[in-house]
Formats: sequence, structure tokens, C-alpha cells
Amino acid sequence: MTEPQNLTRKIMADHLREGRLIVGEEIGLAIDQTLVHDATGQMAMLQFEALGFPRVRTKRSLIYSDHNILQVGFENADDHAFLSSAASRFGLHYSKTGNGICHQLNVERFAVPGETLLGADSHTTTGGAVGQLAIGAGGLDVAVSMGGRPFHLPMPRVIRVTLTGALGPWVRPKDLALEVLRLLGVSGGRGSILEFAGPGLAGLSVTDRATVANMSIETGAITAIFPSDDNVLEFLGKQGRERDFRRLAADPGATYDGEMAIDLPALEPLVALPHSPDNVAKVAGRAGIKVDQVAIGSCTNSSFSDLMAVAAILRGRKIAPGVSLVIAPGSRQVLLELANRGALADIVSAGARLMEVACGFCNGVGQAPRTDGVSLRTSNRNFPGRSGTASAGLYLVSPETAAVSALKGELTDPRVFGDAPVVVWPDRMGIDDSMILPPAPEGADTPIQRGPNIAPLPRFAAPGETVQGEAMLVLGDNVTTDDILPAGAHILALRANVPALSRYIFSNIDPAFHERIRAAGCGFVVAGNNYGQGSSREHAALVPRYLGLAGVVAISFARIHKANLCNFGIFPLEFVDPGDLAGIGKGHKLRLLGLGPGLAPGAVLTMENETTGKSLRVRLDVARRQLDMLLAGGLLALEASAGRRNQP
Ligand code: MIC
Ligand code: SF4
Repeated sequence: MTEPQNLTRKIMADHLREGRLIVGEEIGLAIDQTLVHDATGQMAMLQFEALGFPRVRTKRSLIYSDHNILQVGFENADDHAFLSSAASRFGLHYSKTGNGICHQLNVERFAVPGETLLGADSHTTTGGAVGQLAIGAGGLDVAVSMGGRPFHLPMPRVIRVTLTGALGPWVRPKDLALEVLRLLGVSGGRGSILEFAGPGLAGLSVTDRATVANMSIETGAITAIFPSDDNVLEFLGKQGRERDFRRLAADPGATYDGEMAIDLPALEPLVALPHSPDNVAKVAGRAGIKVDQVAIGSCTNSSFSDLMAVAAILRGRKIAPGVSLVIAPGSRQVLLELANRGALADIVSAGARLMEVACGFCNGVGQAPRTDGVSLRTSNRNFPGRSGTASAGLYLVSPETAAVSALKGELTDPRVFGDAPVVVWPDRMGIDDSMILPPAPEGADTPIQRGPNIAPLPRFAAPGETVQGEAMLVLGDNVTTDDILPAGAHILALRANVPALSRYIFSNIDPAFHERIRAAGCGFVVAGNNYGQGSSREHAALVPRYLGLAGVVAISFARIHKANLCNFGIFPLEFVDPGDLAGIGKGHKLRLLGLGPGLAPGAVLTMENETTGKSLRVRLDVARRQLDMLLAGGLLALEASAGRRNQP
């Protein structure tokens, strides 16, 4: 008899192409679907082309236009022309601007229980809401999987999160997501997949689960997954996708690598205070903070149920005079349903500003708050500067807390408001996929449109056996990819143009970084725990490499960023003795010794600090595959040197 399996391992076993399902060992998973968007897709498609793949080999691959939608110059329109033409040529579907946010659309239209999805966006995890094993990665990893090759990662620990009871009135899935963050912090989920289970699931719809799966990445987890049960069947039915349904759950008696339990009735409305999503407090304890802006939307909370509840709260009322309320529906389907039910009229009558169906304010594309402003948001990240205003404080809350607070003008516990809204779903949502363009037939030879914003891919050389450079920055714990390459409309517009983008690396921390590293020619960044947390943006590795960054020495790394560093030939080095961090100062001259063909994965290397005269030991904790890339100067250089051709 085979042993009972948890849900994660079942899906992994179905997709295992390399390795063994032993925690910590590298595995290669077959990928059924991929997604990229207009902030990560430019590089992914240029890399796909450079790898020589003629056509995608997945069941379905999509490019979404949702992040980079402001057109104040030619750049974003150039990028969209490039992306849609590349999609058509290489066999991907292209979701046009105005159709919606990739993760919302994936859950509505494409996610299939039991399948794998690899997305060039950290919140790809949202697909876990329907039992899809949905993982975020850098664009180059997604390009490789688009070409039909497995995706590699260390076999995670699977943590069962058992939910009991039901959420009380006005307590929402966002509060559950924040509770998970309160319990785990921004790095407590590293190396793990959170598998939700228990009787509490019955009261959570797919859109509720999507909020929780979405924010699982904020704990550092690889992803989260929910069983595919009656609630999933009901949701897929409303999307006309009953045929995609497959009932999936852990076997009774399945074992896990860790356990957590959350009693839903014990939860209260929660808020993540500035400047980290794990800085969680009870709304009741912070009520009364004056609010300048309330922003409802993002891939965390922009579903039909979220916005219908918001509309019900706003109905017949006006927002407080000092508040700017902005609302961005997650998809065109959601927007049309709101319009057809009169909810849009309730939203607009209350004084809200209706935003484009896109990521928008979530990553600083518009709606930057005033200096020192307080912005209440339903999104998932409140890192410093992410809104576009460095001094603003972002508070993350549920849509219900956001709407009630917009009416009151201050952070308000929604439970004071009376009866909680009850959202009634239609039997079937309006289905119209006409903004998703299919690719041209194979062999159609579609030309790829390359405007001046599409710069050629930079190429990198192999390192020598010794690498010498300055400690360009010495940083603390939890450095985010927003710190490395900030969000914001003007920077996002340059995602296809590495030389132009390079001016912004670490610009919020040290505006002179770009010039300093250029002058030094080669350098290291030194940091504490969980370096590179947050987004999947591979530009946070690619662009520093372009500027001459040879290595990052840290106590530990966030998974996606570490993989991105290897892909672009930057050495991710971990202090053997974390106490050595204190001995390195900005500007110290460092020498990394012992690189070369004899090196083995997990090797401990010597780093000399020429400024202090001391030596320290650093571990190169990477897989063989990654070591080969690092020694070749990155994945593209390795492929070129191996003469690998991906032609059929
Ligand atoms: C984010 O939420 O930070 C983004 C913008 O969606 C990123 C993607 C990117 O920066 O390219 C992510 O989460 O991966
Ligand atoms: Fe878009 Fe924000 Fe979601 Fe990132 S977190 S995908 S920027 S909505």
C-alpha cells in the first residue's frame, strides 16, 4: 500500500522530472502553464528568444498587460507592441491592457486544480486558491520553462495550516492573511509551502482563499495551496469552467513537515502598520489614525466579492471630505459585474475615484500619497517608498475596513458599522475573453516589434579565480527588491532597457550607488537576513550585475532573489559566522578566493578583508546547476558556452 500523501506532494509527484521529494534536495518540476507581465515579460521574452526556443512548449503561456499601463511617453506602448508581437510569434496568449491583473485573471479564467503554474511575479501564489501549484520565479527561469524544461527548486517543507470555525462578521480573509504574517513574520515561511486544511475551509470561497494564497509569499513561503473542493467547483462553474474541475485533497492520515492551527472565530480585523506586512496589529487598538488616502484594489483584494462588499458599505453615503478614495477592480469581468449590478454607481456616488483595471497604485503607478501621508490600502506590501512617496505610511487592511475608514476619515474597526454586507454571487459571471489574443499559427513568421525602448540583452563573462571589489553597501535584515530596484511608474517604464534602468539601483538607499560601483568597476553588497525579499523582479540581479556587482554576502537570502542572482552570475554568499557581518564596513576592500572548476556545491570559501586584514568564511549554498552558471557568468553564458541549441 502506498503511504498517504499531502496535497502538495501529490501534485509534485505528478510533475516530478528530476530529483527526489526529499526536503532540501533540488527537484525539477514539469510546468503546465506560465505567466509573465509587462514588467517582467520584456526580459523573459528577450531571454526566451536568446535561448533559441522556437515556440512555447507548455499547455498554456500568457503575457498580461497590467503593471506598466501609464502611457506618458513612448516607452510603455513600445513595450506592449514588443510583448504582443513576441507572444504571437512564440505561441503565447496576450491579455490586453484593460483586461485585468494577471493573478485575478489566472484564477478566473485559467487556473486548473492539480496543475503547475510558474509565473514571473511573486504573487503567482494566488493560483493556490483553486488547488493549482502556483510558484513565482524570475523571468529567466520562466523563459526556460516556457521552452519545456523543468523548473528547479529545493524540495520544500510542507506545513499544514489547519483552520477551524468560521470568520466572524466583518472579519475577512485579509485578516486571516495578516494573522498568518503575524505568526510567521516576513521570513518564517522560507523553504515551505503552506497547505491549508481543516473544517474552516468550508466558509472560505475561492476569492477568499485567493487573498490568503496571494499574501503567503509575504512570509517568504514558496507558495500556499488549498484543496480543490465543492467551493472550487462552484467557482469554476460560475466561470463556465466546470470541465477544469478535479477534486483534490490530502489523503487522510497524510503527514507534514510542520503544523500550524488558526481558529477563525478568534480573529479580529487586523492592520499591517508601516513599513512591513508582518508589522500586524488589531485595528481596534489603532483606531482613530487620520487617513489621507484609501486605495482599494491590487491582486490581493479586487475580486467581485471584495468590491461588491465595498459598494454595499458605500451605498447612499459619502466619503469623508479629507479622504481620497481610489478603487481599481481586478479584472474587466469584475468591473462589468459591478456595472451591471448598480454597484459602480454606489462607488462613484460616494465620491470614489475609479481607477483603471490594473495593478496601479499597488506598485507606485499613480496615486502616490502626499508627503508624510497616511494611505490605507488593500494591497499586500507596504515597504518604504513603494507608493512613490518615500515619507508616506502605508497601512494594509481588508476592503471592508478600508471602505468604513474612508467614510469616517480615520482608521476604523468596521465592527462598529452595523450589519456586515452579504454578497450574493450570480449563477454565472459575464464571460468574455475577447481581450485575450491568441497567438499566430506556428510558422506564421510574425515580426517582433522592437521600438527604441527595447534594448539588447547585456552579456556577461565568466569570473576569474579571485574576485576583488569594494563593499559598496552594508545593509541590515530584510532588504527588499523594492530597496534594490524601486517601484514607480518612471522606473517601471524602463524594464526593457537595462542601461537606462541602471541609474536607479539602490537609488532610495544611496543615490550615488550607480556612480560609485561604475567607478569601482566591481563590488559586493553585504547584508543581514532574508536579503532580496519581496518581488520576483530579476532586474534586481540583472542590473546590479550589469553595473559590476560580483557577489552579495548575507546571513540568508530570499528564495526567488537567490535564484535570480545565480541566473545572472552574482555569487550569493552566506556568512558561516553571522557575527562576521559586524566586521565589514562600507568601502572595505574584499577579495573572494578559490573560484574555479574544482568548486563543489556548498563549498566554504575564504573572503579576505584587505582593509581590516581579517579573513572570513562564506558558504556558496547552491545546486550544481547553479554553480555551473555562476562559474560561466550566468545562465545565458552557460548555455552559449555549452553550445546548447533549443531548436527542435
Ligand atoms: C510587485 O508586486 O512587487 C510586482 C511589481 O508585481 C513584482 C513584479 C516586478 O517587479 O517585476 C512581483 O511581485 O514579482
Ligand atoms: Fe500587481 Fe501589486 Fe499584485 Fe504586484 S502585488 S502583481 S504590482 S497588484
